[in-house]
Amino acid sequence: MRTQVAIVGAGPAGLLLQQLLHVAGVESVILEQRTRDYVESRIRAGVLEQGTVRLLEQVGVDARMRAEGLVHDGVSMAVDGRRFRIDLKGLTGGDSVMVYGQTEVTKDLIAAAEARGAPVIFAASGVALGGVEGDRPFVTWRKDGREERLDCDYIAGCDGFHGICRASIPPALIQGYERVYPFGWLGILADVPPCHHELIYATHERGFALASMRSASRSRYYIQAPVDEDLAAWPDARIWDELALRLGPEAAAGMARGPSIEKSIAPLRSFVAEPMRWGRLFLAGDAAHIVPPTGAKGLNLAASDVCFLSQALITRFRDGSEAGLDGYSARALARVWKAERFSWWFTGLTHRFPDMDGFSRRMQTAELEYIRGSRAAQQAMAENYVGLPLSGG
Ligand code: RFL
Ligand code: PHB
Repeated sequence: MRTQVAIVGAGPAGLLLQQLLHVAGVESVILEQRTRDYVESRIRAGVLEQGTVRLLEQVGVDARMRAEGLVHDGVSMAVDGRRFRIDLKGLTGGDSVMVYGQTEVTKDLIAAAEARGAPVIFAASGVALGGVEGDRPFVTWRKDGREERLDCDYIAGCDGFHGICRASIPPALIQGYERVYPFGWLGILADVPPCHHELIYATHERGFALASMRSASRSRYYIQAPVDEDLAAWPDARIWDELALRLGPEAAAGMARGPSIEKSIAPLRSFVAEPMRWGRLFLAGDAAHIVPPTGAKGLNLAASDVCFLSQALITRFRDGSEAGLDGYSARALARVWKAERFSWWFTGLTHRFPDMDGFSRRMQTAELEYIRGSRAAQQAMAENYVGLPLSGG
């Protein structure tokens, strides 16, 4: 089998890259280790930046998002139960975010690939890369007991943080920068109406909490919890009680409780690998970097990476120029580091750290109070939250 671009991983990065290439007439094949059912049922992020919305529009995969997604013009902060609002739209001159689950984005992109006949090979095991440093790279895998091989011009490593693409790069040629946080997020999904019409990011003596949603009848909540916490210690009733405390009385009054339909703990990590290229392999999305979910940036960075990568690949196939590919890593990393900074800052501002002393706690409170009272501080926050521009890196 032969194609122009072999894409490893059918997460948002791989699926969106395939559609961006497809509309420009560049062929690709996606190899995914999981089944389609598994990929379509993973519960992850929920907030799309304007740039991500526009990319989905550009590839014509926006109909359901436009119909079912919720446009949010603001977010709230709750500090020890006292709330204030960040007017995203007013502070950014008209930008907002779209609340639409990553699960739905993934389903829409897979349906589009199917409709266009763009190949996605699910349940491909033992994916391995070859010839990356030469000009004839290839990918091999096993499926249904058979060994398969795909020859290509370039490989896109879109296989997430635990994938094999970054791990295939000789250690001397790549450098990782990392912060691991000493806590995680315990998340629940429940078919109850949200407690408020916009998201609430709460910081409290007892730790961080977030009230989010997937629709007018489905809520997504998170609380900061020890990363090795036993989920059995958190029956639904305890989670609702803890959310009510951390989100504050106003939110608690509007909070409908119901049985969780999903419950899990995710670790928090900041990580960036440099460069995002090795020979004919280009990394995109979580394969190259991870952010703590506080800034809602993970999925959006995957989208901006593949926007830059698709432009570089399309130019290469149209006029033979490799300049875009040579500049890809630097261009993507310039935006990645800014989102890393925002996600790290917002995490530090809103979480309780085990080694926090009275001084650090008061610095947090002072900064939160400064944001509450300062339009300039709110504007800086809003500008980052809605997403920095894709143009210019
Ligand atoms: P993904 O979505 O991880 O997709 C990678 C795909 O590659 C496949 N894969 C392989 N395929 C073939 N061979 C191999 N050897 C392979 N190894 C892996 C995987 O099965 C998968 O289908 O990466 P991508 O496309 O870069 O997208 C990034 C986003 O998914 C990610 O940034 C966000 O979801 C991060 N994230 C969250 N972000 C938020 O903004 N808000 C959240 O609430 C939020 N929750 C989460 C998250 C990430 C999580 N992870 C990675 C464990 C919750 C979790 C649990
Ligand atoms: C979510 O709805 O899953 C979500 C929203 C905002 C975040 C993180 C997760 O910052």
